[in-house]
Amino acid sequence: MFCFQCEQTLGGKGCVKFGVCGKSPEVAGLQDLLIYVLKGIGFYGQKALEKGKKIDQGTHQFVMDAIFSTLTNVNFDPDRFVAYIRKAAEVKVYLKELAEVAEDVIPAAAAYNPPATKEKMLEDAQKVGVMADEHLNEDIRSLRELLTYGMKGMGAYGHHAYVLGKMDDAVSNFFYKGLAATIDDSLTVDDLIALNMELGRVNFKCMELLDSANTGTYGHPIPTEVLLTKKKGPFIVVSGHDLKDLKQLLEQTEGKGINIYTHGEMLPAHAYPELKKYPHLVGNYGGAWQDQQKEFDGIPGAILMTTNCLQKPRDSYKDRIFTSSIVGFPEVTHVQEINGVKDFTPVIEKALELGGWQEDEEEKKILVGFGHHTVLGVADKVIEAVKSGAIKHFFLIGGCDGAKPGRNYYTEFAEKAPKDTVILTLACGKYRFNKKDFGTIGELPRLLDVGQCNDAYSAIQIALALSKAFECDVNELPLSLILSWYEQKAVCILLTLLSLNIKNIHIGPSLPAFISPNVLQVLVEHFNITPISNVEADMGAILGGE
Ligand code: SF4
Ligand code: SF3
Repeated sequence: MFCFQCEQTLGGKGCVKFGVCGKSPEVAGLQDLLIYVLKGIGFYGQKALEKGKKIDQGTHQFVMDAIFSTLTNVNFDPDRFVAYIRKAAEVKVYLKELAEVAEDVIPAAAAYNPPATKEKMLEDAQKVGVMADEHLNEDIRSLRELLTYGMKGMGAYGHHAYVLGKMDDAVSNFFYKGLAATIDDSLTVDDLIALNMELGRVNFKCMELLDSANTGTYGHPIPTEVLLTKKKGPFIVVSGHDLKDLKQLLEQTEGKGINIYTHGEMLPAHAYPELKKYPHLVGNYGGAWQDQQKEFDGIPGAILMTTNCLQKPRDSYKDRIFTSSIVGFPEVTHVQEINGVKDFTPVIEKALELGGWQEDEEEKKILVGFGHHTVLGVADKVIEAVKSGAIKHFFLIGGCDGAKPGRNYYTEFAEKAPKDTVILTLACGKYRFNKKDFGTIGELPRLLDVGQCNDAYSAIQIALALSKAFECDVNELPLSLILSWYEQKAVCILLTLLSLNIKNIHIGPSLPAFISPNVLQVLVEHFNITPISNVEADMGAILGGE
């Protein structure tokens, strides 16, 4: 196996024997083969689109789901990948017929037909991984992988939008173009840089789509206090990013005496009017994804994983953890979807059987719900505070969390941010500091939780609105982006920020292994991307100029 798609990759170079994330060589091989078949789908899909043909929405949805399934910490179940590969082969036949390609030079990935058995698939997988062509120019490889990982992230956002009924051809069609580009030997480094920027712009559209899907379905998030402590009684912990799964579970547990806790990236759900109206959505449990094995150990309740990040379940809770949607793990019960409805009965029964916590803990709460609607609702106050000097600077400290010690940087940065600065945060990296008291500036809390990584659109909207109010470029605002990355959603968000010409981003805890030195140089030259160093030096450099 060879995989270097996430920040956790072995030695900052690549996982070769077993994934640090727990991905087996078998699953890595099947994911490689699935991506390979998807590239063939891209080739025929793009040809069909060039001829003005329309690809049906079910195919778009399959492509998004399949690419999403290969995102880090989503699915570890070989059988699910075998099923995806088989379906992908069928989809390719459909697109081939639709495209009516007359050319005799067909790329190998498009001409390839996967075998019937898993064993044979694994044999073929040896020939198609990231490093299969050892003579490939490293910058071309780097940019192809950047594009592929960006599409994995966008596949996740596209999936979340389509389950709520929102699709857009500009987004769906890009997957074919992007996938086809990864097997097009005629494309130069410049072509591939341009395509990565295009992906960034398309992903902005995709995140806008997701924002309107979420707020259109569940209302605009409003500032909401969330309980962090345990309550007596049976409970279900819901993790991941899928608000629709949470909604269905809330409906199905109504009146059953079960408390629902959010976990990880589900925390911002408490702020949506159509979700917070359920009194049994009682609070948030635990921290970021990398703490789950410790936090779920022997837990007297059921757990539902709706998306990433899933870690290998310990035996102490393997019988009480469930997966839904794209997530999977061998021997863990998967809740199937039938006609758009998931029957969570097994999860509910497990929660009742386990009985839950025996007593209430002393209450502790935090505040969430500062999406673009809320923050822009008080824009005049914010602008006034900047003009009067009460707010000197904004820091967006956000992104993915992870297990490495270098990530303490983000905690320290938040703690050391001067009292006249406001901290915006999003995604699971916030758990490093979101339970601390940062106080207020006037009526405005200093720490504003914008939401999930899926809500990066909200943060961008806030930045754009501020630049409009101050009649300046975003890069001239007193705003600095201090981002942490881990998986591939962070990749597509970064491409979106760059495509909007947002500069001076500080990124860490380490740089992606798949970015070649030349590609990094381009990013540094054009966008002044800076790897994080130490808090004093970085903060001094940022605030020194003001
Ligand atoms: Fe390694 Fe990350 Fe790939 Fe897992 S997803 S195998 S940790 S690089
Ligand atoms: Fe976290 Fe996995 Fe990325 Fe949605 S839950 S941000 S790492």
